[in-house]
Amino acid sequence: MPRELIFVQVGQCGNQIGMRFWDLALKEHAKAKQSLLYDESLSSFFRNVNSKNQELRIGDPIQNLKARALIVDMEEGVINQIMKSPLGELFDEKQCINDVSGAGNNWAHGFYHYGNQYEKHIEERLRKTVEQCDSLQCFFMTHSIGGGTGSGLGSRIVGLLEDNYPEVFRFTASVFPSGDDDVVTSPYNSLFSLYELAKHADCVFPIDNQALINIVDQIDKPNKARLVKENAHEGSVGIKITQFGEEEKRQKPFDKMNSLIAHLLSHITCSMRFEGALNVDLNEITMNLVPYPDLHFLISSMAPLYSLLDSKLQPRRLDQMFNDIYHPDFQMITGQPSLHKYLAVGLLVRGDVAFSDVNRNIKKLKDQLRMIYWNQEGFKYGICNQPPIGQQYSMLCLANNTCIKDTFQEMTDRFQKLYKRKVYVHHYKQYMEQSHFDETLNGIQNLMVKYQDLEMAQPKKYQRIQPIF
Ligand SMILES: Nc1nc2c(ncn2[C@@H]2O[C@H](COP(=O)(O)OP(=O)(O)OP(=O)(O)O)[C@@H](O)[C@H]2O)c(=O)[nH]1
Ligand SMILES: [Mg+2]
Repeated sequence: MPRELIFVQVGQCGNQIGMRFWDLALKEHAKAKQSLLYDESLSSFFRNVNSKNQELRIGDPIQNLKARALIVDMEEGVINQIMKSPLGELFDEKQCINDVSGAGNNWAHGFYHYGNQYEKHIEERLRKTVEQCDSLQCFFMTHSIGGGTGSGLGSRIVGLLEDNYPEVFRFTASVFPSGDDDVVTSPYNSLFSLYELAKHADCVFPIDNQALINIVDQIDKPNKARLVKENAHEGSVGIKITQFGEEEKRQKPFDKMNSLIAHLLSHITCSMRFEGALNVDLNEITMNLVPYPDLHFLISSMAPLYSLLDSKLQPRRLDQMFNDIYHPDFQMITGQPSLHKYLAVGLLVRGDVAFSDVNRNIKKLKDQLRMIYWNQEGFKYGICNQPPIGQQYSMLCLANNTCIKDTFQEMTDRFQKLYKRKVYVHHYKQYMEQSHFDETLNGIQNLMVKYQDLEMAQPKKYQRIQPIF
């Protein structure tokens, strides 16, 4: 029996990403089956509200399918838009929770004010959605951590999920703000949210808007960024990252950025939706890639990546993809894993790929990656038969790497820059004690120390023996 997954999309960003994902998932299923037939594989993500086994052909209205999802936003605009869109038929009113004015880019407003006000309501809606599942495996939240609703209410919901359904996995795709983010309070919001995610999520896939902007920019600005990695010759590194002009900075290409995130979600969840020679189940991801409970931030990279947005680019060969996937230009988060330590690595391949090819490439990789000494064999790989639309095969790397502490450090620095001057603090004090600022800083610093300790960890025989006197 297939296991189910419930999406929880919170706030503007979370809902935009969620809708991209549903669109892609429907297209993938329609292509895989030649028609959109309600079958077991679809039941992981959708329930059929009419009679069983009713066939829906491509292009047919999809009113028979309802997504297993909860749609939350404290502004009304986004949800209204969703319900009016063609994909609105995937949801009914009972799956939506909204208010009118939003959390005003204030984490505390979302977490405390709306959290307290809507807690019971959210729990009740969750219960109904859970009751429609036979064997629920995972909640998957999409949200940004830079605003007020997705960040504040979103992280509150992760805690609620833990309280109410401790045995069901809590995964999040969490969008981190870029350095030039237009939300001035995003340094506070993102650190508060990060701290909650560290405490209550099972697995977080951080997605850095800056990394996505860099990817889109290399495609959209071919004259400025002359080198597009996927057209570059093999082994070429050192791609120049184009700087946006001031005008361009303000207009983020969210559509394309969200499309990349939708592909990531599709890849993470493909083993639930399609057959595979060696499918990796979601519980295997946490089991293999999370060696300590709070060190559950997985850096994701995908190949192909650029040709997902630009079909004119040459397809990559399989062996090339194994190189690409370990290059920072293919990551959803900026950072340099190769300069740090891998605690564990997951490699999920989609398409008709032979074991021998995967094994050969992993063998090569093992010599190149700096794995922590107690997990030298920490490679988990899986193969799902169904490639993404328009590709022969693709791969996703999920890495638990100590370089994530650098991202946390940057976030902490941004937070401190505001907090040193106590700017905007009074807005938060309307809803919470000021001590929450210090507690959060402390918590994130402890998390960074844990990663740092692992980065420095050596097997006993290499440790310096401390003199007794
Ligand atoms: N990738 C991506 N980022 C987005 C999108 N929309 C907003 N963001 C980013 O998300 C952060 C703002 O969060 P929103 O999701 O707009 O805020 P919200 O959760 O609706 O919260 P409030 O509006 O403050 O109640 C900023 O860092 C934005 O750059 C989107 O569609 N895609
Ligand atoms: Mg909003």
